[in-house]
Amino acid sequence: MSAVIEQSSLRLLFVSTPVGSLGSGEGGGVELTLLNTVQVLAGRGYRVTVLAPLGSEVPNAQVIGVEGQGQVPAQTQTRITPIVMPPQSVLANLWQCAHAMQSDYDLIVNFAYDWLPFFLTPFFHTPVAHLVSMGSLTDAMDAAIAAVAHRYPARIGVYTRTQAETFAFADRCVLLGSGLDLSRYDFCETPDAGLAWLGRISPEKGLEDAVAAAEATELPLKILGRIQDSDYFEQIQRQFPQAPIEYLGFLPTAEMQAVLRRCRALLVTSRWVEAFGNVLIEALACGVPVIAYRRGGPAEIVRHGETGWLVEPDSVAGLIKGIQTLSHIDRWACRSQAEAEFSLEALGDRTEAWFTTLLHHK
Ligand code: HBI
Repeated sequence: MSAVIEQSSLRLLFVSTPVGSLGSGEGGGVELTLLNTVQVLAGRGYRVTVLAPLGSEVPNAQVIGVEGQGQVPAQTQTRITPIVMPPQSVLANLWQCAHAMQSDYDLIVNFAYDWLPFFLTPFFHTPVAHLVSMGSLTDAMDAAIAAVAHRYPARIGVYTRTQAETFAFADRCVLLGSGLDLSRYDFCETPDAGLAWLGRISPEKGLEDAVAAAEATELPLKILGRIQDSDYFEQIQRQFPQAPIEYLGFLPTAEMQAVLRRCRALLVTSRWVEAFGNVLIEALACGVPVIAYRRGGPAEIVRHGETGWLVEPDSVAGLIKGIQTLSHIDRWACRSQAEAEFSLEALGDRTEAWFTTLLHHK
C-alpha cells in the first residue's frame, strides 16, 4: 500500500467465529481476542466493523448481526473428517456479506477456524488476513490454511510458536500472543482457600484431572465456563461424587474475575495443544498463579517457579505437588508478568505490526 496512508485511518472488517454469537462463550478464547483487538484498535483511531452471528454484542465498534446455523466445533472432528457445512450456514452468510462490503474496507480479518474463508481469500480484491485460533486438527483445514500461507506472505496470524509448530508452514505464521484490558482485572493479595478451573467444558480440556486434584487436596474447586458437552460434565460428577466442586456457570468478565482473583491458583489441564490460553493471562492479571500441564500455549506463558508451575502433562500427582508448593509463588510476580507481556497495548502493537507487514506485501 502507499506509504502516505496513515495506518490508523485504516478501515477494518472483522469477521467473527461462526460457532456462536460474541458474548455466548461458545467461541472460547477467540471471542475475547476479537473484542480486545477491537477495543485497542478502535482506541487508536481505526474504524472497525464486526460481522458476527446474530445476538453478538461488541462495545467500541459497529456490529452487523448475521443469521444462520453455526458450524460444528472443529475440535470435535477427526483428522480425516471432510468439510461440513450446515444448511443456512451462518459462515456462508457472513462471508457473502463480507464479499459484498469489501470495497468499503482496507483489510478484512477472519477469526473463524473454518475452511470457507481460507478458500475464498484469492477471490477477494481486499486483502483477507486470518487469526488462526487453534493448532492443527484436520487434514482438510491444514491444506486450506497452507494454501493461503504459501500464496500470501504474513496473512496467517497465530497465538504462539507451539501452536504454529503443529502446522507444516510454521515459519510462515506471524506470532501475535494475546492481551487484555488489565484495568478490568483486580489484583488480590490474600486469596481464600479454593482453586479455580476456567474454560469451555469439553473433553479436550481435561477437567476431570482438576477435579481429581481438588478431591485429593480437599481444596474447593470453583468451575467456570460454558458447558459445551453436558454428557462429559455429568460423567465427571458421577466419577467424583465426593469432590468439593462448585459449578458457577459462564459469567461476564467483571463477575468472573471477582471469583477468580480470590482463588489460590488456576488449574489448566488441557489434553490438546492449547493454542494460547486467554484464561491463564486473566488469572495472572488478578495475581493468581497458574498450575498447567507443560503442553501448548500454557507452556509458553507460565514462568515455571515464578508465576506458577508447569507440570508433567496428564499427571494429577504433578498438579497436587504444584498445589502443595504454591507458597513459593509471589502473587505480585503474576500481575507483573501480565502487565509486561499481556497488556492491551502490547496486543495492539503486535497486531498493528502484523497489519503493516501484510499490507506491505499486498
Ligand atoms: N470450530 N468450526 C469451528 N470454527 C471456529 O471458529 C472455532 C471452532 N472451535 C473453537 C473455536 N473456534 C474457538 O473456541 C477457539 O477459541 C478455540
